[in-house]
Amino acid sequence: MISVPRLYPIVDAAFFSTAEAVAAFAEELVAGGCTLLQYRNKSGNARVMLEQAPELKRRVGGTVRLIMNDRADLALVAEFDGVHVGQEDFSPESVRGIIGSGLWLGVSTHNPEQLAEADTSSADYLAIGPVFATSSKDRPDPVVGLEGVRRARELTRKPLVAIGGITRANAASVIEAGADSVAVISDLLREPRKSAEEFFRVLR
Ligand code: 3NM
Repeated sequence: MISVPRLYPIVDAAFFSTAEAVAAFAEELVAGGCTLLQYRNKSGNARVMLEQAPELKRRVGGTVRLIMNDRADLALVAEFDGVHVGQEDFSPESVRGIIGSGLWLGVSTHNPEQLAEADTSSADYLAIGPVFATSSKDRPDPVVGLEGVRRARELTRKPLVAIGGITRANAASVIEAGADSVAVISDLLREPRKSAEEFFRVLR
């Protein structure tokens, strides 16, 4: 069983204009104590992803585990440490077939049925969300609330990552509800290092 850190930042390319800016942001997160990062680029522009992902690998790959959103192919090319898939991406087993047993595989779920099904897969960790309202995702699923996190906790023994609208102000309640980790986009954007440090402080 893998061990997931309390804070799981998502570096979303939508908020950055260059590979340099993506990597500089990731370096600040590392300075703030982060050891696991996801790179997310929903534009699907493979050329951009193939600039940004290797730059991330070069700059922070020695100290953090890097997870690629959606794209098993690009995870392998950029030598990332894992892949995270949603409900509309390739199935967990097809991704596992591509990446092999050594890389981490995460699966997003949005309700108890999806979570229970993902629990039977070879995923290393499961995500549940959105816990709270979020503006970082197009067409988010219905909010599951802290009750959704509690329910998810009852349905799996895999590491559980909560996502969606999580901030320094509400993160402790999410962990108390049973999550092992919180995945965050917006509340890290402004001052990544300071914000990460504060997350770790409230999640200790
Ligand atoms: N996935 P923020 S919610 C990428 O419900 C993502 O699976 C979600 O961003 C899910 O921390 C979400 O800014 C957005 O709310 C998270």
